[in-house]
Amino acid sequence: MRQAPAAPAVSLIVPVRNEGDNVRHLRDRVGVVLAGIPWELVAVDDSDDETPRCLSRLAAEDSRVRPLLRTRRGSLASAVVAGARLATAPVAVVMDADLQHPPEAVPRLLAAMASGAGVAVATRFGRGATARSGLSRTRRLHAVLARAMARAILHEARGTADPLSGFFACPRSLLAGLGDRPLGWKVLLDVLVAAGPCAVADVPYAFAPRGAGHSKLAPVAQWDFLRQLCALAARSPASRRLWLYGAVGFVGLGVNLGVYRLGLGAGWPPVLAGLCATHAAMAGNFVLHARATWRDRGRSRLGEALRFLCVSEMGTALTLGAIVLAGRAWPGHAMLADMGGVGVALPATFVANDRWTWWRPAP
Ligand SMILES: Nc1nc2c(ncn2[C@@H]2O[C@H](COP(=O)(O)OP(=O)(O)O)[C@@H](O)[C@H]2O)c(=O)[nH]1
Ligand SMILES: [Mg+2]
Repeated sequence: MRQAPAAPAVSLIVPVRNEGDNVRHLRDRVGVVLAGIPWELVAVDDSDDETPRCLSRLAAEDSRVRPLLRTRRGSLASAVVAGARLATAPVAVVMDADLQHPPEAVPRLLAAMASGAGVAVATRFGRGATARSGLSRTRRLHAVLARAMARAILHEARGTADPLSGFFACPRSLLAGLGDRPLGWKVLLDVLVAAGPCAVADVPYAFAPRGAGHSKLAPVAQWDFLRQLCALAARSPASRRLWLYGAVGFVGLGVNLGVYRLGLGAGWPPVLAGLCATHAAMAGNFVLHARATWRDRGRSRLGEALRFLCVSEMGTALTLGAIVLAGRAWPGHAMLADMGGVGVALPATFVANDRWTWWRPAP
């Protein structure tokens, strides 16, 4: 009696658009590097050339290749999610069909997952990696800028050297669960936000030149990318916090200036007006931070208020200290000194409020 094939331990999810026989070469190389591990290759196809026929032929020869030929073309990210829903293994590896992602790196991704990573990212940047042969100079510049932007806006993008990689491993259920939201071009960003706080492992590799065919990256993808970053930052508590902190600080500045002017107008001495303005802004900031910035962490209001007061006074002391020091080093540049002081105090107070005022240990 013929034995049933073992259930796959890993599902390779491969989005395909007009890749001709690239998937066949991919299957051949995967067969070699994953010898001994039961795997399946789910190819989600949105092609408008002869690629679906190539895929059907390949699937007829090798039952581990499972094509999903979509009649209505969707986005690249929706292809990945559709593939994850069709796949069956507990771990998914997402990779391109064009051979830019060498299958030889897959065992290292799987090893990282087996040793406890929540997401394992194959990285084109960082120690031991290279993107030189696979990216033109313009594409490399784009990639570096986009990576810097992603890291600036999105907290979760800072956990890996290559948050825009299209080559990564994660639990299949995580990918399959992404489908109910609008997705951007860079599905790894969605995965990192959905995974929440978890260990992210980097696996460096050499990004290869394309096999046959050409890139489908359209200029409109850049705009989609920016929209995706903003939408994810709004959804991610950690990223949202930093932006809200800045926004509340801005409102506080307005309150400070308004009360100061009112005080001076009422004939108060400037020191008294300044003192009232600072504390009115502090009180306003506390209410806004408690209701917005750290809303998810709120517990005892009095304790939070006292700690917030301490941190704010520390911020004021830091600002004044920086003003005095900068005043001595560069006399005559008072505005610059003040800006330097605020530049030091803002990140310091954010960290202190996050780690102390509204600190809550992980459950
Ligand atoms: N299913 C599907 N796959 C796509 C689509 N656009 C691109 N792909 C595939 O996604 C992978 C990455 O696309 P590619 O054009 O190589 O982008 P690049 O590597 O950024 O230049 C390749 O395997 C493409 O065949 C699409 O609209 N639908
Ligand atoms: Mg490519």
